[in-house]
Amino acid sequence: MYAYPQFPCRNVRSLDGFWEFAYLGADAPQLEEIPVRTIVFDELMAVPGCFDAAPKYAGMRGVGAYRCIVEAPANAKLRLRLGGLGLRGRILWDENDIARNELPYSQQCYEFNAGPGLTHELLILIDNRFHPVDTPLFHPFYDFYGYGGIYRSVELETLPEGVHFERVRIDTPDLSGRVVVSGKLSGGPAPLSAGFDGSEPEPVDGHFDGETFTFEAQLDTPALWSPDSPNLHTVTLQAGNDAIVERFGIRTIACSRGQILLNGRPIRLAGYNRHDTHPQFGPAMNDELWIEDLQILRDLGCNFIRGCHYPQSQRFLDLCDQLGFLVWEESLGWGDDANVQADPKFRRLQLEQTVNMVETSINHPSVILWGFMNESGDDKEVGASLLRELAAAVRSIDRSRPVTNATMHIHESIALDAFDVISFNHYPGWYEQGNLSDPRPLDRIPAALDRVLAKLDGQEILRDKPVILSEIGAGAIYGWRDRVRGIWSEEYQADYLDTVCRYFKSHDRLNGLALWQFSDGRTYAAANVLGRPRAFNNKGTLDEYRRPKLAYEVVKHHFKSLES
Ligand code: ADA
Repeated sequence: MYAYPQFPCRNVRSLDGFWEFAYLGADAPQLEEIPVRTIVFDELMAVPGCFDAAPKYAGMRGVGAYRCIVEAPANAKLRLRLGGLGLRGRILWDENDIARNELPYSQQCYEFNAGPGLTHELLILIDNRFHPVDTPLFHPFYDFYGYGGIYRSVELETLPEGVHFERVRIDTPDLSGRVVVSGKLSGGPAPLSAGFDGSEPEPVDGHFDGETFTFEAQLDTPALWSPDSPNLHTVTLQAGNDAIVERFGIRTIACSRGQILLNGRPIRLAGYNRHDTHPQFGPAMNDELWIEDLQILRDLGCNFIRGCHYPQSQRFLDLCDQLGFLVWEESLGWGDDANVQADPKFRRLQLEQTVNMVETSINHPSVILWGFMNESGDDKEVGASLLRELAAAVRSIDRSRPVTNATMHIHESIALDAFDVISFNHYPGWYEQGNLSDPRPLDRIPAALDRVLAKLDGQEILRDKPVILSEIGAGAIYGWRDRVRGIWSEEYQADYLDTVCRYFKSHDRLNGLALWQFSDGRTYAAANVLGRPRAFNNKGTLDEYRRPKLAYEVVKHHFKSLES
C-alpha cells in the first residue's frame, strides 16, 4: 500500500484525503510568526494537493494552513513521513512546532511524542511566496511552476515500545547474490533476525557499533535486476517489537572506457526528461498518472528517465523498480548561477537535500545516476566548488552509482572532471537560431553536437568518460500544424527530434540521450515571454494532458529500433 520501506508491525496510517484548509493570504506574517490558535478553517483541500492548483487560488502566492485531526494513543512515539511539499512548510502537532521544512520535493521523516489525550491536531502551514532568503532552493526564474502545497503522501506511524528501525540500506556489491545490510536500530543494540524474499526471519550475527548495525548474507537464488527482467528481492528485519521490509534489486552500474555498464554489459540510455507535473494538479501526482506516464514511456521505447529537476517520489521510484526503468535522480536546482551559489544558506541546503535524496533512494535499483544543480554556474570557481562538494558528499554515501551534472556550459565548464559521466544540455537549431535567413536551421544540430564530441575527445581527462546528451528539443504548440514546417509547429518539432535521434543512433560516443521533454509543463512567461507561449514550456513530445504530438511516432520509431 505504501512506498518502501514497509513496517508490518507498526500501525501505519495514510493521512491522504480531505484536510481542513484556511488561506491566510499574501500578507500573512512570516511562517514562523503565524499565531496558529486563531486560524479559522473554513474549507477543505485534498492532500496530496496544491492550493494554487485549485481554481479558487490559482496563481496566488501566500500562506495556506492544512489541518487534520488524528487519533493516536496518549504518549505514543510517532513518526510522520511527509513525501514532499513546497515551497516551504511549518509543521505543528497539537500547536507545538515539530519541524520546518525547507527542502521542497524532499521526503522527510519526523519523530515525536503524541503527548496526552487520544485526539490530536496535525497542522501544516505552507508558504508559496518566493523569497531569496526563505526559499533559497526555489526561485521564480526556474522554468517550472513553483506550487504551494503538500505535494506527496503523508503517513503517520506509531512506533513500538523499545527499539525501532530507522532506514535500512542494502548493498549488493556484485552479481553473486552477496548482500550487505546496514542500518540504524534506535535504542539498540538488540538481537536481529532477517529473512529474504518472504522467508521467516532467522537470527543473524549483526555487528553493532552503538545503534548502527551491519551484516552480510548470501542469497541462494539471486535473480538479477535489469530493464528486461526487473527482478526484485526483499529483506525483512526484526528486532524487539519492530520489523522493516526493504526492497532491492541485484544489479551493478559502472563506467569504464567511455561506456556505461549495466551488470557488466554496455548499455545505451534512451529516454526523456520528465517533470512530475499535471496541468490540474501541479506536482501532486498519483498512482494512476504515474502508471500512465510510464506506460507511455514504455510505448515510446524508452529505457531511461531523467527525473528533472528535483528528488522523485518514492512511490514513483518503486514503480520504476518494478517496471525496469533506469532513472537519473537529481536534487532541486535550476540555472542557479555563481551569484546564487555564493550564498552560504543555499550551499548548506543544497548539501542537505542532496544527501537526503541519496539516503532516501539508496535501495532503488532503478536509480542508476545521481545528479544535482541543473545548469549551474559551473564556468566560475564559486559554482564549480559547490559541484565538487556535492559530488564528494554523494560519493561519501554511495560509491556504487556514477555521479553526473547537466551543464549548459559544455565548452566553458571548469568542473567536468568532477563527474563520472559528462552530461550536457544543448539546443542547437532552437535557441541558436542565429542564421535567421534559415527558418528551419536543423543542420545546426549535427554541427553543434560534432563540436561537443570533438571537444570531449580532445581532452585526455574527459576522453574515457561516458557522455549523455541530457537535454535537447524544440517547442511545438499542440495542434499547430504547418505546411511550411516552421518554428512552433508540430512538424518542426518532429523533424528536429528526428534529426537528434538519427545523430544519436549513429554516434556511439553518446551513451545516453534524454530528450527535452516528455510532456508540456506549466512555467512562467515573464522572463522569456516569446519563448513560453501559454506560459508553458511547450517542448513536450506530448502536451500537458499527455496527448501525443507528431513527434511521438518519430521518436518511437527510433527508440524502438534501439531496443534489440
Ligand atoms: C534548460 C533547462 C530546462 C528547460 C530547457 C528549455 O536546459 O534545464 O529545465 O528550461 O532549458 O526548455 O529551455
